Amino acid sequence: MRIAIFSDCHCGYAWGEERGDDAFNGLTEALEKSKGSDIILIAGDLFDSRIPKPEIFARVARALSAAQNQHSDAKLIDAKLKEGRELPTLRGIPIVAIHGTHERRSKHLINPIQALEHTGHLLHLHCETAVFDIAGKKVAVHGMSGVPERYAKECLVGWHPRPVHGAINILMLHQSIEPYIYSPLEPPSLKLEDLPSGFDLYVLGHMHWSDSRRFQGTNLLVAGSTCTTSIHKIETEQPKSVWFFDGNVVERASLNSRKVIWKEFTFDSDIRQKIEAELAKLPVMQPKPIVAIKIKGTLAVNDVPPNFADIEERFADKAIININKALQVEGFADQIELLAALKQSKMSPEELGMALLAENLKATNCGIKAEEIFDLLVEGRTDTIFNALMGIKQ
Ligand SMILES: [Mn+2]
Repeated sequence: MRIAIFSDCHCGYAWGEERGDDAFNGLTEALEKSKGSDIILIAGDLFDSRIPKPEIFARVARALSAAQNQHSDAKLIDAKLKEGRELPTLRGIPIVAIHGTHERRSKHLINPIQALEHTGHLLHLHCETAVFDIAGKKVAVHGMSGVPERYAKECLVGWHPRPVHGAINILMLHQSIEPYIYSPLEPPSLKLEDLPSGFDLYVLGHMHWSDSRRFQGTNLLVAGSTCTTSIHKIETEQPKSVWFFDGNVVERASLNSRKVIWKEFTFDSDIRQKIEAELAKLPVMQPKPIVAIKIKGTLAVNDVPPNFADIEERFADKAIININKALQVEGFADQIELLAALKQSKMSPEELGMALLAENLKATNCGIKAEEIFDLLVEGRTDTIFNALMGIKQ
């Protein structure tokens, strides 16, 4: 048997921008490489947003149709679905997907992965199990879609998935699970040891870097994304991939995604020259690489934060440049205290928004007041606000 697995395609990411096709290219190539597989698993965040534009939805549906026109021996023979759910009729290579953090909507609404079940493209699972027969061999796919991290443990324990006897069992989740943490802002409630035992493969979506290793005598796969979106340094050191599981071992096939070059700088008075010198050294590459530049350091309260828009523009024919200023402003700790204080207070959402905006504006030293922004918003002058925030003189 051959089960193809990939995750986090983020279709719709950077829509309308230079990199707008990258996410779709990743999905298309992953599906292309999945030809000849019996089942395809998608571990969440197929879309970049919970309400994708019809253009984006249609493009994903069309891409998935490539799998529907292929032959597969897999037949959906049994499922443990929520009450009132009917088994969809799947064509070609069956696709089983969970929804991710980017697609999650409230319970009574339909998210885009569920919508793709309605259109007959895939089977969506949330705390549910689907059992397939592949030429006499059984494969059970157990899926828990993405939930807020703080509820993940409670949700998994409440669901209590158990391996199906006599089958190859795959448990698929879209969460941070310690030590795999996507964002420190959303600490996980799950640890690896919380995973129920007895499965042949544990698949984790959500992290955009990948890892494949042995775990509890079986396999753990952190699938990683098929397209570069927000960038973790580790992603720049490994290829984007689609994975294959034969019931025993996991293998990787690399995707031809855009190269990402990571450069770190420390903020000082020569920062512009240093960045420019580094960019000038870049060889010409096709497709253009993404250059992720991270600037660390501390900015004095009265310093104007640096603006590199002109550099990004000047080297635009060589690279897609993404400059991330992780600059600490002196007195930042005060802001965290303010946030805690605001949380305690009983302000209206408008007051709270205004207070936060005012505090954030202070840190950017952009010379525009929160009240002015509100006035400009009322007048619909968003360009003026944007320019002021970006430090673009008018
Ligand atoms: Mn994601």
